[in-house]
Amino acid sequence: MPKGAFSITDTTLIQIDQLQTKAFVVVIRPQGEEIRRSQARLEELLSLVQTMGAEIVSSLVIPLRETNAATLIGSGKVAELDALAKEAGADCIIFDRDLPPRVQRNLEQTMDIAVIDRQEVILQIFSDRAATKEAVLQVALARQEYSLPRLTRKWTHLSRQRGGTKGTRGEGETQLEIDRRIVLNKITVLKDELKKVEAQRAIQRKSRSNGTLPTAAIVGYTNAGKSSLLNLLSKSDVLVENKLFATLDPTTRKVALPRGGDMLISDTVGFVSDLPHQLVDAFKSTLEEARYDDFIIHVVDAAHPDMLQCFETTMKVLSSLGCEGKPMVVFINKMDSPHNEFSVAKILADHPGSIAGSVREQRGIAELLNAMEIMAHHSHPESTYLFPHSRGDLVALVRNNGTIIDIKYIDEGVAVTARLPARLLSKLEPFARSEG
Ligand SMILES: Nc1nc2c(ncn2[C@@H]2O[C@H](COP(=O)(O)OP(=O)(O)O)[C@@H](O)[C@H]2O)c(=O)[nH]1
Ligand SMILES: [Mg+2]
Repeated sequence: MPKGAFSITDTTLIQIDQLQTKAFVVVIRPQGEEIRRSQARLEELLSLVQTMGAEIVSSLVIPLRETNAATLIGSGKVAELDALAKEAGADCIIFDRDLPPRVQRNLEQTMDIAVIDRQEVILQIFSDRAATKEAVLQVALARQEYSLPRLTRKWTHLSRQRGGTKGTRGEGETQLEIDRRIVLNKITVLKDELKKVEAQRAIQRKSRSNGTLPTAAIVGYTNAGKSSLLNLLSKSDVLVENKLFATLDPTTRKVALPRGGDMLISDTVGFVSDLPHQLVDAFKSTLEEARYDDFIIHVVDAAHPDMLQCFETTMKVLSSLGCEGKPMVVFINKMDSPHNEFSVAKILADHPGSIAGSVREQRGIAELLNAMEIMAHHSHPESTYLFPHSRGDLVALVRNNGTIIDIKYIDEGVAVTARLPARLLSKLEPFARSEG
């Protein structure tokens, strides 16, 4: 699987082999919780596990009257779960909540299978998707902090690293103490590096385009339908795309606009409910790329019980990332099964230009594409220039930064009609011709 441009090897967590992991997914349903809410959590987790790249072999909702301090679900249910997971051929069990290190260890030892909690899934997704140096460091730091109280887990890869490490064993120091020291050192190093990067603020983007086409980012909660929407818009399956655009960010697709011309759309890491606070910075860094896009497509899940809250959270985080004022089109998805029509009406009223539709039923897609085209044309307006024959450099500039619609070599010079990023317009203004 493609990794972020900067990868930091990490030996203290399970390397979730994304193509081979067979996951058994478990959702705990506390007494009194509405089944609809447990269902929403299950769907969110399934979406996260899929994003992580694991295969889901089965899933289970476990009703729980009270939590057990040692194993969360109690020994009877552990035995049942163990049998079900083995029958399904799973090689790991994924829980929908954060497990205390001791509980995780107990479960792994009892069932002899890797037990992964929600936080670890999110960490894995973030680390696959981190594209800036800052994001990579932040995720690596969060991973080390996660692993620190879990060094005695059965399924860590620490043992591989043993012996070859810098830390030589001090007098009376146990292996666990050595491991702790190694992780603590890494944490210190990562924090130092982060400080440096933050000071420079040199954001190095993974190249997502050659800069000539308009770009947009799809943002929104996990399970809102972002990836489905991108697939529909680009009308192509993932494998074909990955081959065609091997040089692009693997989550970026080319989308054809209704009246001709293309643009690039990137899928972002989805928001997740109850994001562990240790991961907030890492999440924001992975989302920061959206700042460099021409506009944002905000996908909202109309079937979600807390749609409005999700919407507001997304808006707040985007503005804290400096995306305030960036053009945005809101797409309210899953209108084939909306949870609350009033919430939908509220967003439509508060945010003119929002589109209610359904990826599944292909509703609202033409409208969305039209809105996207208007935004793309706004950021890359069409203009006509007449360059003197001596200014081949300017023709090259247009060629390298925009899309040429028409070019004619006439007596007076070179007449070029092109779509160019707005930033170049003032430079070329002296050569602009009013009519095409
Ligand atoms: N009912 C309904 N389900 C949808 C629609 N669009 C996507 N889904 C489903 O929602 C789930 C999450 O979709 P996905 O694209 O993976 O969401 P992402 O996490 O935002 O990328 C999948 O099971 C989709 O089949 C829709 O318009 N209506
Ligand atoms: Mg997705």
